[in-house]
Formats: sequence, C-alpha cells, structure tokens
Amino acid sequence: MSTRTVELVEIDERRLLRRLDDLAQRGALPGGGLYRPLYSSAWASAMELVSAWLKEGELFVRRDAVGNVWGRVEGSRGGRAVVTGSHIDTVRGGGALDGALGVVAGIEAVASLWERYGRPTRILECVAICEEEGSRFNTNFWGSRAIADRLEPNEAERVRDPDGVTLADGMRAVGLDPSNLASAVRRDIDMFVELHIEQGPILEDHGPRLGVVTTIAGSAHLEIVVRGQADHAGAMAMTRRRDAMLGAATMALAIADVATKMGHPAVATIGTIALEPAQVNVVPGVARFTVDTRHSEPARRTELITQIGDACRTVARERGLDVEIRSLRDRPPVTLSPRVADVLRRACFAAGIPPRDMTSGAGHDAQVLSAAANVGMLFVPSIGGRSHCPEEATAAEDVVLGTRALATALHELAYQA
Ligand code: HGY
Ligand code: MN
Ligand code: MN
Repeated sequence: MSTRTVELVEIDERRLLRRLDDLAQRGALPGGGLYRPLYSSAWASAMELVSAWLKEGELFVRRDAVGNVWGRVEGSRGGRAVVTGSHIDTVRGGGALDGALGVVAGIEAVASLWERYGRPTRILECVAICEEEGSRFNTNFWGSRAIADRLEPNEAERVRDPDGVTLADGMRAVGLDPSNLASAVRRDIDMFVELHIEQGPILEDHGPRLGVVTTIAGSAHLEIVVRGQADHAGAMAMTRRRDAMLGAATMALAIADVATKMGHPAVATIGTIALEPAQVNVVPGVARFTVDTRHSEPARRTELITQIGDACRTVARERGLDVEIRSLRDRPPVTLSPRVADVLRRACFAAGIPPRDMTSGAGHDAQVLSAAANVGMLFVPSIGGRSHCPEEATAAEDVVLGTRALATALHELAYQA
C-alpha cells in the first residue's frame, strides 16, 4: 500500500441512521425480522423510498430493465463510472442491514460528497440492486448478473417462485418489461465498492472495527433427492423399511462431517427439506433437500462438492435407497481488486482504524460485479456475528464509521483520480 494519506470525509450521521430505520419498516414482519422478496409490494415500497432519497439528494435517478435503481452524478471528465451500492432484497425473516446498509450508506456517501465537494471528476453513482438473496425465485444475484451480462438465456421465462410465478411475470407486476433485459448491462463501470456487515464474528471477537475483503468464498447449491419406499407407519416393520427421511437425515450428518473434517473455511448447510407424501402416518418415500456448500480455494471447493456426493451415495447404498444429486447453481470464489483494496485501506487509516484483510464466507453482489469492474468491499462488525435473522445488528458507531470510510474511498476514487 502507498503511504499516501487521505482526509476523512464527513457525512450526515443522523440522516444515515434515520434512513436505515425507515427502510427497515419496508417489509417488516409482525413477529420480527423482515422479508423483502424481489418484485413484491414490500420490495416496491423500499425501492420507492430509495428513489425519493436519491431525488432529495439531487441525483439523476433511473430504474433499469430488471429494477435496479441508480442515482448518478456526472463527472467533469466523464469516462467510466465509480459505483457504490448493495442489494435491497432480504432473506425470509432477515435483518435490517444485510444489503440495506450498503444501499443506504452508498446514498449517504454520494449525497454527502455531492453536497460538500460538488461535481466529481469521475462519474459517481450509487445503486440499489434489485435482488441478491435468491429468497423468492429459484435463482440469485439477478440484479448484479443483469449488470454484468451474466443472465442465462430465457432465464426470466424459465425461473419460477414457489407459487409458479415466473420472473418475467414478477417483472410485469411491477411495471418492468422482460423483453428489455440486455439494456441493464453496464460496460462502463470502472470501480464498484460495497459496504456490508460482516455477518460473522471475526471483527467483533478479534477487531479491528473495519475489514477489507480480499477474497469472497465460492458457493455451490445442490439439490439431493432420496428415493425409498412409502409404507404404512404402523404396520411396516422397522427392519424392512426404505425410509427416505432417515436416509436424508443420515446424509445430513455425513455432509456436516465432510465440511467439519475439511476445516475452516469449508461449510455445508442443509437449508430446505421436503418429504413425500408428507403425512404423519406414512413412511416417507421421497426426501428432497438442498445443500449450500462453500470454500474460498477453488480446488478445495471442488473436493468438498465431490466428497459430499460420495458421502450421500455411500449412505444410499447402505440403506437401500436411490439418490440423485443435481447442481442448482455454482458461483466460484473471487479475488477482489488489490488496487481498490488499497484505496479502502487508506480510507480506514483516515478513520483511525488499521483494517483487517478478510475472506468473506458470505456471497455478495461484489463477486458478480468483479467480472465487469474493479471491485472492493469493506466490512463492519456484526453484533454476535449474527445475520440472516431478525437479531442482525451493528453498533451505530460502526455504521457511521463504515459509511465515513466508504465516502472517503469514493472521494479518492471519484474526485482525486
Ligand atoms: O448466500 C449468501 O451468502 C448471500 O447472503 N446471499
Ligand atoms: Mn444475505
Ligand atoms: Mn448481503
């Protein structure tokens, strides 16, 4: 890193914290937590709020073909843009900061820079990305993949939510035209910077209060279907059953064992499971579950996926079951831009915090956008390391600190380059 020093940029702390609270009302669930699935009314209401804030900041606002909302300040020299932002959607029963922090902080940083320093030399934009979580439709990173030209042919017509609604119909319901997807592609982004909560316990347990992400782990999503035999729950002897549920349960333990034995940062999670015929008095004939498995090293990740498959086939053989393993999606690990990381480190030092270099176990829009731009990510601590749950929280001082560091990095990138 160069020894060059930069000055910390001020922001409007109260506006930042108030807006985070306001956004958390959009999609709030009666029992706690949030759910803002793509193209839902909660999602549309959150995007309206974001658009209003961008207009209030006198940014040029537009919604692209998939519904990403952009706010833009023209640069005096034009050229390729410097962009910040994150996703607006949430998991079911998620918290107020995953994605939302990067959106609100991005708007605050760009608005503060515009208010305090006027026109940048580079084009400066913030974006609320429409979808990242895969919490409604059977896909993820829909917003960032549209920007990076990574959508699959006919994806909008093919991919459905659990009610059978296609992405294309979801788009029409909020006034978007699915025949126009290619217009969302951006080939003019030079830098993308995302502020995000860590979603794990490292910064809280070991400090400091800021982390610069160097690598994002790759994930693989698998669907595993176990087929046995449906039988009477009272009359069929335990020793003669081919119970798909017991097969799936044994596989679940074997999968966790594979990841645990491989060691950090290998992880494997069974997040969904469904049985057929799903009746209290019937031995399950079919069990269908998903596996989310991740590692930051490409070769180890491949080995992890292979070992999980082998473990499931061994259990199936031992229990007289059939098993099918299908890849739902595969997102390889990504190394972020060392140049943007240096800018972020300088911003952290300006905030008085020598940052920690980190690998992100969680996935982010940044990993997809790194196919189209030089990308950097900044982390702030998560209280108790909690995320993807209603308890997700970050101390207000850390939200402010992270946003200041983000604004400082954007200042260097858009005003001093
Ligand atoms: O799954 C992920 O890592 C992200 O939160 N969507
Ligand atoms: Mn998330
Ligand atoms: Mn996120």
